[in-house]
Amino acid sequence: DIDALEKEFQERIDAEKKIEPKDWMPEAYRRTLIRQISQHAHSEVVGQLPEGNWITRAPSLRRKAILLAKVQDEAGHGLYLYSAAETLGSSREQMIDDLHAGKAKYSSIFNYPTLSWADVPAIGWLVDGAAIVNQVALCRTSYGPYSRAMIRVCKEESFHARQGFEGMLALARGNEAQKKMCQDAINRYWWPALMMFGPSDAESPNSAQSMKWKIKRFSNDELRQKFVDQTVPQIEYLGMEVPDPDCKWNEERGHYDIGEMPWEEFFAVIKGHGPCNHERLQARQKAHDEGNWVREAALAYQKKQADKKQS
Ligand code: FAQ
Repeated sequence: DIDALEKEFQERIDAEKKIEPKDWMPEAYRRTLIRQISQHAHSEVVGQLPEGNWITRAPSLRRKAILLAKVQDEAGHGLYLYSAAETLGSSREQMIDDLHAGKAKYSSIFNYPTLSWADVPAIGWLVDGAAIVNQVALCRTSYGPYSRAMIRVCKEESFHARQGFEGMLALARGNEAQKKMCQDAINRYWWPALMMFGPSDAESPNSAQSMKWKIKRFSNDELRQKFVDQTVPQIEYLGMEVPDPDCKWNEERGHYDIGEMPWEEFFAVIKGHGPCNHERLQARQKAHDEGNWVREAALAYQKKQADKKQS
């Protein structure tokens, strides 16, 4: 019966055994994973857009080659994650339709514009940096295909974060205008990067169950704190300022304190009212429509091969 199955399932989780696609799992576990992994996949795919905007305007051949490779990596992560979600019985078409219909979420961070070149290294350093903190924890998530995907994705994200920091360092050591661009990008991306970790633990409806199932290994606030603690010294190393007057080292806690998070902005962005939500979805829909002939050609080719085999 279902109670015995659920008990056995939880025992496997508690014993740190991975759950694999053909194993029995509670429907709610399957649904939670499809939600989280597809949201993650959509984020990788939509996440190409803000940086992709700068490929044609990169300041040197070297920067352009790095940026092209980085953006392509994100596309690869998206495909990898859609495959992981498909092992749970969700179809790729359905997931993509839900994204285009505005039913599926993707990370809030990709709804902000990239206004200057400095935003490109700032994203590599701050956004990929935050993604790594979250994804290193997910390498130990209880669902096998997701955890294995995260191991590979983290290796590539580390390269992204390093190239981002190196790009910021070049600006921070540059002329006055470059320093200003660098600080301005930090000012605009600091809070949105902290929002990537999700609502505070008290406001996070999915956390308790996801922690019990070991889908999540650390809470939203724990990971946010980890990111703040590792990033503030990097901002200081750049000779830049943390755009939060309340950000101070707390000797007693052994962590940095931060000011009040802009939660109103966060909830507005995830409800679709961020600065670029509309533009991002339109760009995705357009790319999907323009790629229709590729899908049709692939299907026609598949049919031709099958017909050949039969005759
Ligand atoms: N944005 O109850 P919780 C990348 C939603 S990295 C939008 O706390 P949960 C790399 C949440 O889904 C970015 N929505 O939820 C890259 C839930 O939705 P529901 C992608 C958010 O799942 C870099 C509701 O709010 N990384 O792409 C956000 O337990 C550069 C309530 O929240 C991942 O997706 C948000 N920031 O914890 C690519 C990591 N936060 O139930 C290109 C995997 C929360 O109402 C360029 N995901 N929501 O439908 C996770 O670890 C978790 O899903 C959390 C949220 C921690 C994001």
